[in-house]
Amino acid sequence: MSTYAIGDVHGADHLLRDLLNTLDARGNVDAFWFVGDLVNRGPDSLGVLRRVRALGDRAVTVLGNHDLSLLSLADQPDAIGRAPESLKPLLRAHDCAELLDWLRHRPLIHRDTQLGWTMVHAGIPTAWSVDEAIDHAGELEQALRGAEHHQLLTHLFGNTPSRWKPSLTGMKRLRFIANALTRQRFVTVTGALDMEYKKTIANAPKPLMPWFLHPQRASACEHIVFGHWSALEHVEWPEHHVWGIDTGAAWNGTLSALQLDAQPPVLTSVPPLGGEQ
Ligand SMILES: [Mn+2]
Repeated sequence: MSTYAIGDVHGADHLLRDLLNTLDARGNVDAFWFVGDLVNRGPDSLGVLRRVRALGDRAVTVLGNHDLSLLSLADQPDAIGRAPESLKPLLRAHDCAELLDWLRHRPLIHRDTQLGWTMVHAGIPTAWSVDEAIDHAGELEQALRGAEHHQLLTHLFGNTPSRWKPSLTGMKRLRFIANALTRQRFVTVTGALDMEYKKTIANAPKPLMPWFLHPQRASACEHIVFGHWSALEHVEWPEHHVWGIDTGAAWNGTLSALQLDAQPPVLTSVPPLGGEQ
């Protein structure tokens, strides 16, 4: 049986349909993992949410920053008026509340110890082992599922604090957890999150480095698949046991799936309609 991790779909439902058909045609698919950012940018976020939710127990989805932003937007007065065009059909749909409720109950990290893989949308902070990341993700998951989730979604966004301290409390603690797991790309030598620079590694201002190249990263021994970073030059970083599989479905790139049970993992990508791979 095979498990595939699928990169950021970002509303590209036609690509998702093609990719799932391609993988299903091979038979023996045990599970589809989604690295998050199912929605926004592409033309059919509504179609993507319906399609992934309909996979039921065959799919495991972690939340991305765009998924959290959508949940926050949907909570605001005049959400449809404020929404980008691509999200309006979703917000007007008869099953919108159900779909967003489903989304809000997704985890922020997923680990399968038997398979030997962990999935997260953006990354894991330098100081955290995967076990610690799972514990801290649980704090935010609990808050998102709790009665106070409206208030949480109003205050969750912002670039600070950039440094983890176990003594952080309240909204600062939850905001760090959200930023670390769903938004980070680069970190400083001390492991602080840099929330500003978003482009290539080659042009990164010193001394920033990708989170997964930090020499003291506590999660360095584990296999990790993530998305979020379509400007990453390549997907495979075998010496660091990480794969970044956002291949830019939202930017006329491809949508990719990584077969996690293969040795080494195998990437399958579907091109945009009429485009070249
Ligand atoms: Mn993202």
